[in-house]
Amino acid sequence: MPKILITGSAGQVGSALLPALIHKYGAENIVITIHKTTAVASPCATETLDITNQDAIRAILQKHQIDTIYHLAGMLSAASEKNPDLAWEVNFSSLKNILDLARELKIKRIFWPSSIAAFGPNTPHDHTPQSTILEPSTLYGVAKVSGELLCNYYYKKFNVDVRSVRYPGLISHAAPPADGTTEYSIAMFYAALKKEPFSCFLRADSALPMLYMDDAIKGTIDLMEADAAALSTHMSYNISGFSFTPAELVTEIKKHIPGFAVTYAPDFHQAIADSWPRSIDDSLARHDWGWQPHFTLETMVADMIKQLRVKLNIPAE
Ligand code: VAH
Repeated sequence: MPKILITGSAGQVGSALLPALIHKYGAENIVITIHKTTAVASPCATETLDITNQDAIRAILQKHQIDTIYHLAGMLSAASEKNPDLAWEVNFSSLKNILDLARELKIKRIFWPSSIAAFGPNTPHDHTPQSTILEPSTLYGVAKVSGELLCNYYYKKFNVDVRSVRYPGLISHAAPPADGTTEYSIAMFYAALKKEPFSCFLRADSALPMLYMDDAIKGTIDLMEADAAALSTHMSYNISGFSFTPAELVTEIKKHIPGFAVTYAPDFHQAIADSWPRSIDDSLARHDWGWQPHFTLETMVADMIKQLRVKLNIPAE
């Protein structure tokens, strides 16, 4: 049985990955780290951690005899643009800390999330290929491309088994929307259910690749369990579920909540979104390790509303 460390366990991916890993491996085999400002009640051993402190990470890895790491601690695109120096430390330097410790302590396997933010304005925007131009125009994207290159180097030079996917916009009911760009989509559901008017910070026609968190978590665990020989890249795999525009999401939400009212007021997020793909070619992930999303825009909206009605205690009328 693996002994797993999850950094950033209270974040958008961590909040959904943790219950899935507990179900699969048992809470006794999982250790979570949280930032000092976070409060969680978990059945897993919990450690407070400054992810930029390599000695503190080493102590946790040795104390719990960790052999598998899901390194999820990080800042999203908008937060990173607001504080690029901190974002570099949290998003890139912490990854190098983890990879150096994986080499030192012979950690068996590491997962690290890249993002479609690794692509930039001169990357083909439609059906973006696995191997293409990686010239992002955000600090967040620069840290993701740098991280991918570092992962590839540590795999080839030191045989560190680090695996990664380029998450598109992730839609989840497990955690409130964080300070990103695609997170407008999550915030829409909260406003619609609370019957509040919503101002979208993107244009109505800004298509972005998205994925429902249930599919993202299954894909992440599938990649970590894949036969190493089947993996043809140690940069990061393109994955995606579907693409939609804010207007298309509103139309789908209004099938469930007809009175939902949205206005559009593009701000600095628009330039970030415009630099990203409109859709993704994830055929290599499908070929190498059987990536296969199941949710569609329609089934995602239905499940998000169903789950959030329970979470927010807002019964159907
Ligand atoms: C963000 N949701 O908007 C994240 C993600 C591809 C977008 O990385 O910052």
